[in-house]
Amino acid sequence: MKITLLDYGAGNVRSVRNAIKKLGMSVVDVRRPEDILSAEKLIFPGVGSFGLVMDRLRESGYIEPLQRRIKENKHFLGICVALQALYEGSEESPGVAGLGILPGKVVRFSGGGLSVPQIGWNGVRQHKESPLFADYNGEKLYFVHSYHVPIELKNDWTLTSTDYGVEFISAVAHKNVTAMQFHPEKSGEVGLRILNNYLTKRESVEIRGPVDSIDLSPTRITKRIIACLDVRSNDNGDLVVTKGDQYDVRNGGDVRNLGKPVELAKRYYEEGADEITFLNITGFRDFPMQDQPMLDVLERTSENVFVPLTIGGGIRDFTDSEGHYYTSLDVASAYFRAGADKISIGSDAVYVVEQYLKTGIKTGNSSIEQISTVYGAQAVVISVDPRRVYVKSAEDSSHALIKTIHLGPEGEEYCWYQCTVKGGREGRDVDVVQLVKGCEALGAGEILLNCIDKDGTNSGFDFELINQVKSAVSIPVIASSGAGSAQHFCDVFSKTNTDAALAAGIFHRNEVAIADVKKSVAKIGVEVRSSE
Ligand code: 1PR
Repeated sequence: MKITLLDYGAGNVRSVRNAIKKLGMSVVDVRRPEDILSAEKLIFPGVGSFGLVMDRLRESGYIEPLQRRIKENKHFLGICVALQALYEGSEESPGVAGLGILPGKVVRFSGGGLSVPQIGWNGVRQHKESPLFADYNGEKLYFVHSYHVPIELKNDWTLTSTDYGVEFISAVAHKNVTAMQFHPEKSGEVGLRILNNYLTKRESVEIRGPVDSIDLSPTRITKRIIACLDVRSNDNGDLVVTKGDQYDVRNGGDVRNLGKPVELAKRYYEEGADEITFLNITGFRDFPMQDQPMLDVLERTSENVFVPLTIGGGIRDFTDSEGHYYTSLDVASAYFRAGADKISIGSDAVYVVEQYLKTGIKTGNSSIEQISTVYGAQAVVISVDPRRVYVKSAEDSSHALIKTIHLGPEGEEYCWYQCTVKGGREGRDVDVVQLVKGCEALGAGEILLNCIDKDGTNSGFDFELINQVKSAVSIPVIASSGAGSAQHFCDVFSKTNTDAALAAGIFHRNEVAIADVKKSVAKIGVEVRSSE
């Protein structure tokens, strides 16, 4: 059977394509407005801002056929912003009309110490039955969004709701029409089952009426456990997963080789990693558009990995030896097309913030602004590579100091975290608080917080750094560097308010299994997604 995909070219829908292929179906694209009406089963994965989605639909002449298709009750599955597009409008893009199938407006999450966007695995509360949820058993699903449909808009279309500071509508369904805020294509095996139910049920997908009793217990977002693969070419030119010791990846002169990127990523998916991150660690000097193996790694990984994939390394403007100029947006787009769900910016974010601190002007031209405008804030992660700088007294630096319990080599009680570029090779006059605040202001959606002092030491995460950054921003923070045991994850979740924790070495060397980390963390009452 052929599934028709409404891909209006605004972002990464490769994950949806891969999921459909994995389920044994082929995909055809909507090419003309008529295709929307003639498709047997249509999937509309919403990517980008509400305004961008509606503009693209309008430019392509898709609005009227979509409204008709839904009113005529033809099979329709909307994902993420496609759910929001069913309403009349959104706070995200004032003045832009939605499809207006459902009454009311989409609003932004705010307040109450919430990290916004909501990024991670949350539950759903079923308000009625649906064949799409026929074999659903309360598992967590992957959400990534800053705007939501308020529960006050509840009506007989409301299929599920979810809690994130407030209760919001996380799926709607009416006869053959279903739309969901979460991403089934990124929700592991359970998401694939939901998608498969939509794809395979040939008969009318009738909603079978209210569930006997609605489960009123709150749904809770999980803390995420992320596996990170630092990738580079070794001296023989093979692309390998490597691992540094305070960013030094050579051992006895050779680049450490801890495995093959595609195979290792697949293993982590199967072992229950909530996300997988690739860092192309020599990206600052090897331009990714010429370093095709990394794109190939992403393409092959995304065929079998159905949790979010982040890729970093080399995202910046670049002119190649033939004088061809690429913008950072071109580089990011190549990564998204190859299967990335999020990109991460390292060195360039520091240069961008240096400029922003000097002028206070948002030019709209920086890598962060350009990529976030097109793909949404939630797709832009900033990878920070800070190093501790000790000072004797609080007056000795204008940077954001902390009084540390880990005294410096000469007994110093104060330190600040200096941002570095080029994989820690060069320190800049920017502290971590300036960096993360600047990036958030420019439109970044998440912080991947490494720590050079802790990287590869197996001595635990740097809580002082994590707490300093968490209190500076409201976007989610991923704590990274130093994990040496399952207990270290328990510590980072109990001593900081981090949204996720990432590790590399212990997973690569099979010292601790992801499932064991999750068991330990669950034991102390922290919500995690159970390993499938
Ligand atoms: O500057 O945009 O080209 O991006 C380059 C990216 O490569 C940055 O995200 C930077 O963090 C990363 N990178 C560059 N050099 C290294 C290196 O190790 N020599 N890796 C490097 C950063 C840190 C984490 C690591 C954690 C957990 N590695 O990715 O996985 O510290 O490790 P652990 O659990 O073993 O302690 P650009």
